[in-house]
Amino acid sequence: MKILHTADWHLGKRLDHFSRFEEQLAVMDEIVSIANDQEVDLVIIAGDLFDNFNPSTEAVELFYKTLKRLTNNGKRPVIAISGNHDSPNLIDAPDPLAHECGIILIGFPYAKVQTFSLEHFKITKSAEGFIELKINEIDFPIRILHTPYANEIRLKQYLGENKEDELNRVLADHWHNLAETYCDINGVNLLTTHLYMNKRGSEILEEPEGEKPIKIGNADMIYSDAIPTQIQYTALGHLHGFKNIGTEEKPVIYSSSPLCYSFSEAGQTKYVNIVTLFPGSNATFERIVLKNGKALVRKQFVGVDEALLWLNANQDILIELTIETETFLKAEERKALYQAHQGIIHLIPKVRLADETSSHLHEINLNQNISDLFVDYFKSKNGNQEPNDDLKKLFQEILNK
Ligand SMILES: [Mn+2]
Repeated sequence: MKILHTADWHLGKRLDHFSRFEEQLAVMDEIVSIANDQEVDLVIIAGDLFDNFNPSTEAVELFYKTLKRLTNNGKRPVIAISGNHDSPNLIDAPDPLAHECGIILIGFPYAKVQTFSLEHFKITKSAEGFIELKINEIDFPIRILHTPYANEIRLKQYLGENKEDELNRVLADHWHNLAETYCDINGVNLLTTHLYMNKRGSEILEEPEGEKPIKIGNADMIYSDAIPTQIQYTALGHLHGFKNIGTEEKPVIYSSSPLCYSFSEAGQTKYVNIVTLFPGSNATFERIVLKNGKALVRKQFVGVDEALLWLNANQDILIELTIETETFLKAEERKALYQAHQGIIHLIPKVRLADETSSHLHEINLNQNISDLFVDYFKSKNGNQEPNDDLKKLFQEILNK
């Protein structure tokens, strides 16, 4: 059987002031096409479906429409779990209606999905954190351990003083019990979860920008040795770059987000992962590149002219632009830059420091008038750069008030 694994859609997410919705529309379409071309039997979306707890109506509409298209008219089960960015209640809410279309939405860890039966597949077993699926065209059962983002609050379970150790223990026990009860070599066995998971003893994996709160007190690092041996493939969400933290034989994979969502992801290629599974043998996978997102680029130039030349030649990207200059950027220079390119997200002026040593030796002449003192102060703070006339005028205005 074939599975399409994707995660971290973050529908509704913006890059500062810049809307990513057009790109999200295009990349959702791309994922649907890949699912169809690859003839996958099941789709798993491993959390951070939306970017926040109150997504816009356009983001919600895109989400439901995409899930429905992914089901291929009810023939293909689609499973989506919530991540730390999602409201578990919001994800759960339409679940009974979603079942009619072949969509399974899971908001909380320990959720027990209602069993149901459609023309092309059915849920044959369900327990807290577990379902078994039977798809007509596949002659073995598919077991899925499902754990949406889990912390003390979402587990509704006090984790005591040593939260990280306890969370690791709780999840390892939970998964172990499920695997012992339901998973054998007569079916395929999967885990999907949205956690900050890593291999014990390996180097720290950087979380995406804006994910820092998940790490408070380091309570949420889960180690991959908690995954039961029966599990053939683990579909992770949370980190935005593609990464296998398991082995070739037992992949434990972050499929990556479909778009570069912050400049810390500049230059990353984005993928969905296509996994092939049979009972009792190793999973194999092939990642497929997603092409519908704009590239994020960090670029530095000396002087405005050089920057303008490059911007004109590189239009279809989003850029964090640093300009190194002798003087401050003038209003007309800023205007020229923004007019040359629609995708400037950040413009960082960097004034080259003039002769630094001389300013250290500079003595302040306190007998000057206040305007000259301001000029002296400004120069001492800005690499000997004179304030321009606008700034001097503004200072006078303040004085006069
Ligand atoms: Mn996340």
